[in-house]
Amino acid sequence: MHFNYNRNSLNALYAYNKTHCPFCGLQCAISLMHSKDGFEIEPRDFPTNKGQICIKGLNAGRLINHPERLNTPLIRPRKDKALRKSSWEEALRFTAKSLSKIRSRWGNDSLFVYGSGSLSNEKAYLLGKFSRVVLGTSSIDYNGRYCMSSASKALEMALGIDRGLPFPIDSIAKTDLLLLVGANPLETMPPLKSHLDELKKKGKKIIVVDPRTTPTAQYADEHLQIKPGSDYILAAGLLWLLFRKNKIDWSFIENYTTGFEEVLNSISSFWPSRVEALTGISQDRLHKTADLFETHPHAIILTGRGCEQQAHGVDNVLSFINLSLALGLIGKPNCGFGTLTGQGNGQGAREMGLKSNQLPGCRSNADPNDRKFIAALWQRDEKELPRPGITVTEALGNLGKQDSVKAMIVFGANPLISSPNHSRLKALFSSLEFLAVCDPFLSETAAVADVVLPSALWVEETATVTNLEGRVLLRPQLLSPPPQVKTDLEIIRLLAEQFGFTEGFPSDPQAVFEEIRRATAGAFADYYGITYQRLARGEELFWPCPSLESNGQKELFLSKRFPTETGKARFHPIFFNPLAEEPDEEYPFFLTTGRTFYHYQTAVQTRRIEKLKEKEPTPIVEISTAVGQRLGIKTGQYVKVETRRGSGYFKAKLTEQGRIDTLFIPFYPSESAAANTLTLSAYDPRSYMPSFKLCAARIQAADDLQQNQSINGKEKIG
Ligand SMILES: Nc1nc2c(c(=O)[nH]1)N[C@H]1C(S)=C(S)[C@@H](COP(=O)(O)OP(=O)(O)OC[C@H]3O[C@@H](n4cnc5c(=O)[nH]c(N)nc54)[C@H](O)[C@@H]3O)O[C@H]1N2
Ligand SMILES: Nc1nc2c(c(=O)[nH]1)N[C@H]1C(S)=C(S)[C@@H](COP(=O)(O)OP(=O)(O)OC[C@H]3O[C@@H](n4cnc5c(=O)[nH]c(N)nc54)[C@H](O)[C@@H]3O)O[C@H]1N2
Ligand code: SF4
Ligand SMILES: [Mo]
Repeated sequence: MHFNYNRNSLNALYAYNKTHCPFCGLQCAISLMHSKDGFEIEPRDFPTNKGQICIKGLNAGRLINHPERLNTPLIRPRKDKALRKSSWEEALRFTAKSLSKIRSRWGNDSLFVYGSGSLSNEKAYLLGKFSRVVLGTSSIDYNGRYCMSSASKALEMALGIDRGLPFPIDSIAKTDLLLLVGANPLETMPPLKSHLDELKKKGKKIIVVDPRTTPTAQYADEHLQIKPGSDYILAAGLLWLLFRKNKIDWSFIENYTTGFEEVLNSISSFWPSRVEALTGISQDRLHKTADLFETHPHAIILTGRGCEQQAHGVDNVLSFINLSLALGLIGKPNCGFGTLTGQGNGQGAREMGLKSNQLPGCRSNADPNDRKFIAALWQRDEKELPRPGITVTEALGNLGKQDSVKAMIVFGANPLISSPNHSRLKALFSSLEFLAVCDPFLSETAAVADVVLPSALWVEETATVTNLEGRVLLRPQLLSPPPQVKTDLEIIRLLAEQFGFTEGFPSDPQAVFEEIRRATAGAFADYYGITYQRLARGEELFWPCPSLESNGQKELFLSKRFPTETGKARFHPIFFNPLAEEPDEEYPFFLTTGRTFYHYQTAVQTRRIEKLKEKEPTPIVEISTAVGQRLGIKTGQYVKVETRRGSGYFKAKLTEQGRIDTLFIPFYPSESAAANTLTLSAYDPRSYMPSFKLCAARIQAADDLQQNQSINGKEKIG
């Protein structure tokens, strides 16, 4: 199916102008319209966005003819030279030669491939296949490591399957009580508010657990202003109380779960006064919250990055899953546990083989049958298929060491800015012998690369993505890419050809999807029953979808059978853990990081959209008014924020109801500062998730903006 139109062909565009937003996991439905100023976007009605749109999606059309779009490959033939324009042939040849040289000196696993939840299913699949078949490397991961990995791990451990929401999004409006833990959807998924509005209109309750008084916390009925890093204790404390009140679902626990005894033992010391001391939530509020669960037996618990991006993020999620299981919420209609997947294809990309331990369909790289199945499909010897390798956290954490990765290929991420402990990383990044970045724009990571390959935008290629509900969507090509720009699939195909692989790497998205269907048939994330034709007809399709007659599973656990060895869900004991870094006399504040309304991720794209940049030109540091007054800091004034890793100057934003011990900074950079200069390298040993949401910091009013060293690595293109 091709919708290959001239970039300025108005009529054709009007005929086929329906797609979805390029950004977050909500995948709001949109129409692309031609206007005298370029392209406009209008929202369409769709189950996730209900005709709404956020300001980022509304302005995404500004990217299409943006003057800063990369329109030719760039290469840096020598490390001491600037990037310069090159032909595709030269850039591809240089890439293949450099990778081959490094591989023969250091071995296959020295080549690290880094993918992204911004990549479509087709791209994620083909990139995973390219890494394993062409490069033969086990070193592959994706930016979801920094995003969803704690939730993924906990879901696999407890429920046997990693689907963010096991129910469709409209279940949210049908429940009685919604507990949002460390999520701020009013800023991060604004159209989700229409679902919350419905819930509120019916008189149902919303509780938000967040150290900050976010717009979502203000909107909620109850706000538990938790001490950062203590979510697992709160969940354990609530379970302790509900157990004492005998309000747990014994029949569900006995019939459908294992391990509850161990949980009871592990949480026996989480009595209310201790939980109050550890979480900052008063005993009164704890009782009140437990009462709400008692009086509202239909409840949904959703986690976001706030509790997941911690050095004990897996425990945080497991502890809330324990609570959900003990209350018998999982498997009951309009009830349950879920996590809000953040990126546009955060769900799909993690199923297509971008994790080093997973093959397409969430098949295991260590399982002999899965290995045989995929090796046969890829026409390889099973022995040649790489085994599980390292995560991005380890790959970047080990840079500079003897056995570290030596080359990196990045598709759809900006790791120099999105990884923790930036100053350390920046110093070590130059130890990479070769770095290639494929991106529509010159991100900070691209700016320090040896090769930059310009890739197409979402409206310039056909693709499928899987949204936060596990719903698969078709985003048709509406425009042709600019002349010297190629799609990621074309780039992967051309790179494969450089290594002599002339077959097995089609650049036609539908051909890749057909292979995905076969690769995932019979697996957990089964896409076999999904076709481009069905999606183009507007059929509602969710994975797993094992046959052409099936519409897939909108609800995963209604049968109360779980894809674990015993068929039962698994409780996990929860123990007290010290924090990754405690505030102390020298660094007395908790620093947490995350997102604001106007910018997406490291804002490579949204910083280039004038309307968004005007609204929020530079990252702020949120400080409680009480602290601001004490330190003589006013809103709008620059403040020096410092941790043991580094410092930066951010504009102060004082908030009335902030916790006095907590600061917040969004993680997109300015010319002079970035949140990840401050964050620390500690990570969860089970998920390899860095502690993005917690470290210790101090602040000081700055009279003038003293320029910190440039973090951007910006340089002129020769
Ligand atoms: N505007 C905008 N929207 C986006 C994105 C974006 O960059 N910008 N990115 C998308 C992506 S990839 C993602 S992953 C999602 C993320 O969406 P969210 O998870 O909603 O966003 P965050 O701001 O990362 O974190 C949510 C909240 O966690 C709180 N928090 C910090 N520490 C703790 C803690 O210890 N416990 C608890 N309970 N809460 C804590 C923060 O105060 C913050 O308000 O957003 C998606 N949507
Ligand atoms: N301190 C701190 N750090 C964080 C977080 C935090 O809350 N605090 N959040 C973490 C989270 S949740 C996430 S998801 C990560 C995100 O971290 P990254 O993925 O590293 O950052 P992005 O800004 O999303 O980078 C995406 C890049 O891909 C490009 N791109 C977009 N679509 C495509 C495509 O289809 N093909 C290609 N080739 N390129 C494309 C964009 O132009 C952009 O340059 O950051 C993590 N880092
Ligand atoms: S909420 Fe997410 S998907 Fe919807 S318009 Fe905004 S960024 Fe795009
Ligand atoms: Mo994310």
